[in-house]
Amino acid sequence: MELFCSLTSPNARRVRVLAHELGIEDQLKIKVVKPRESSECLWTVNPIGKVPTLRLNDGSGIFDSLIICDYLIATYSTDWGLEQQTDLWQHKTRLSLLNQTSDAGSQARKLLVQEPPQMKAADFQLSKVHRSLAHLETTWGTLETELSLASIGLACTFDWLLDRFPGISWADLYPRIGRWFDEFKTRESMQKTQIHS
Ligand SMILES: N[C@@H](CCC(=O)N[C@@H](CS)C(=O)NCC(=O)O)C(=O)O
Repeated sequence: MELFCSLTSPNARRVRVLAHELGIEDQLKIKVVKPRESSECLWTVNPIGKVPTLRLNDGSGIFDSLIICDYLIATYSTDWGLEQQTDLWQHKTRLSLLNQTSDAGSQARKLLVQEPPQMKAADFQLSKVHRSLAHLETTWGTLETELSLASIGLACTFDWLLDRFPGISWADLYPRIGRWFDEFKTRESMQKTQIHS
């Protein structure tokens, strides 16, 4: 299997972290691509041209990151990460929320690097990120004890926010997530997939 990805993308990192947690990282060949540059090898597997995209050994493609994670779990360790999920729909909604949180963060960054920076629109996107983290901080009862796609998703998103928005004191604003992340980031899966330069 080959994973087309950008090493800094939080969506791609969640797949790489999961592969480590499942113990299948050796089976995942990493191919770094720049999705915004011409990339025929990516487009033939994923016509939309986004990363992460997984190319299976038979040449077919699987995307987006949540579907890739579902595929890896279904193939290598059915029911992994579901032990603590008493409400499957809340769990799936949390996964989607985390995906959309990094999308909003990404949008904010793109707006901020425009000439002139689109401050109002960027603030609007960042307000989504803040509301999402505040929601997770107060409603995620099993955060500290859970190892799941959702906790991997939060760790990858939070680390990306720390890296990309260093001027915001994320851990002070969301102290429970900050404390949890300090512990979670020491996992081998997180260490081996570091995004910081
Ligand atoms: N929801 C998708 C998001 C994928 C995504 O937006 N990837 C970005 C990089 S982080 C990308 O490929 N952008 C290139 C483009 O939009 O053409 C997922 O979770 O995989």
